[in-house]
Formats: sequence, structure tokens, C-alpha cells
Amino acid sequence: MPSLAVDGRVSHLALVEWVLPNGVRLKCAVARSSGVYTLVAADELERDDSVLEKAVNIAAGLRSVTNGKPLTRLSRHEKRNVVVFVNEQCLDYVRFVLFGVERTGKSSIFSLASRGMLRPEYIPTRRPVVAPHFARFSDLLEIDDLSSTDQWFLVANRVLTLYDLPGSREYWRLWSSYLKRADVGVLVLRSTRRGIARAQVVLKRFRGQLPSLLVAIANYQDAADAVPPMVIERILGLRTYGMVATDFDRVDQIRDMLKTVAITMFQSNSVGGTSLI
Ligand SMILES: Nc1nc2c(ncn2[C@@H]2O[C@H](COP(=O)(O)OP(=O)(O)OP(=O)(O)O)[C@@H](O)[C@H]2O)c(=O)[nH]1
Ligand SMILES: [Mg+2]
Repeated sequence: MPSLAVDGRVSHLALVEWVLPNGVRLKCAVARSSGVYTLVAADELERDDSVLEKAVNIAAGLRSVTNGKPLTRLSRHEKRNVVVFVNEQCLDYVRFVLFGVERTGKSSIFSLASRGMLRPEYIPTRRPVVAPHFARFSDLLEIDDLSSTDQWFLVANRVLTLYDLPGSREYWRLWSSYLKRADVGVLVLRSTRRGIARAQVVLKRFRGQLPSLLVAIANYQDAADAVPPMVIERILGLRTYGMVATDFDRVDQIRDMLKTVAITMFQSNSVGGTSLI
């Protein structure tokens, strides 16, 4: 395949597809800059331009990260910088934002999903929190086979990030900036008539600022007067999942729900994730 000048210094030389002995199909882009070749492998669903762009960006930036030194001569610290740089260029993220009025169980859901733990007591959230911490996934590039790595935040080779916002009205002005950048908005509500009414107020107030993919979690399904998720789904007009965020046995359920929604999103965008090999 002929090389194509991208910015005068970097050229992407090839985009090839190959099949591993285990039958997995990969798509690889090779880019060259200052005599250094960069190969980025992605799964077959990823768009060609996305794989090429990653290879070109890494090739273009690598020299400044390594100060022109060969990779074999880098110190531990410099190698770390390379890993961080490549991660940033390669990883695709799916950003979930939990929002909803106070005391609906957002932080309890956040804790269950991200730490696999219950929150011992109610502490009102005062600033947005995100999981996983960067350090948790910055080593992913060193894993040979990501598909065999079972982490709650990995789905189809993408990193799922979960944001927990403070629910009290005084913090609502903060929400817009998070909701605007969200891939998936998760409206958390109590499954009572009053909880539904309060969720409707939120939906109305933030209309026009919500991400196109929006789901609801009907929490407090253990309440005596809990309205079933299917009924809430019809009232709100949103795909709704039932939850009891104080039930430790729901860890897998909440994690599966996040992954299912993320996969639905990829399918509707028909974009695959980058394979970090
Ligand atoms: N019974 C029951 N209690 C729950 C459930 N989910 C959360 N709680 C309790 O509800 C209270 C509020 O939970 P949080 O997760 O802190 O609520 P929040 O939405 O993060 O609240 P803010 O940070 O103020 O916005 C805590 O005492 C939780 O233990 C549930 O499904 N059932
Ligand atoms: Mg909270």
C-alpha cells in the first residue's frame, strides 16, 4: 500500500487485517516517523480511520516523549511516560454519569459498581467523583490478552468510566458540564410515586443538555410501595433497570447492566474498540 503524507513527518504505511491462530481477527495500522515504526492493532470492528489516526498520533508524539532515545535505553520513569502517552492515545472511553436528586442512591450504586462494596452510611456527595482511578487502567497496555482480563471497567476493550454527581439542588449547576460530555446519562431515582415525580422534574429541567443515550435506575426496589421498573419505564419513557443499592448481592447485576448499556452504544455507533497488544 502506498505511504500517505499526513503532516510531512509522519506517514501511515499500511492498514492490514490479519487473523491470529486463535481465530481472532485484527486490523493493524502502521505509521512511521523519524525512522520509528508504530503498529496499532485493533479489533476488526474499529473504523479504519480511527485505527490509522491512533497510529499516526503515536508516531508523531513518540519522539518527544522519548527525547529521541531508543526504547531499549529508556529509564524506568521514561518507559512509564511512554506507557501513559500510548494509553492516552489508544484507549477509548465510555463515560457514564450518574445523576438524580439527593438520597436516591447514586453513591451507593457507584460504590457497588466500582468497589464491589456497600456504603456504610449516608454521606452527602459534595463534589463529582470518578472511577476507576487512572492508575487502575494505566497498565493495560502491558497485558497481552485484554479479553481474558475481567475488570468491571473493561468492556469490549474500552474503559468504562463512572461519574457520581452530588444530587442536592445547590449542585445542579455543576451537572451540565458533566452531562454534556457523557456518553450515557444514568438517571437514578427512588421507585416511589414521589421519586418518579422528582425524576420528571430533573428530566424537564435538563432537557436539551442530556446525552442521547439515557437510561434510568429505579433504585429502592425494596421499599414497601416500590413501583416496578417496567411501570417507571413507561412513565419516564426511558429504559429502566430495577436496583437495591444496599444489597451486596447486586454487585454483578449493576456491573452487567453498565456493560450491557455500553455494548448497546457501540452497536448503535457500529464502532469497535482498540485491542491493546
Ligand atoms: N433501603 C434502601 N436504601 C438505600 C438504597 N440505595 C441507597 N440507600 C440508602 O439511601 C441513602 C442515600 O444513599 P446515597 O447513595 O448516599 O445517595 P446519593 O444519591 O448519592 O445522595 P447525594 O450524594 O446526596 O446526592 C443511604 O443511607 C443509603 O444507604 C436502596 O436501594 N434501598
Ligand atoms: Mg452521593
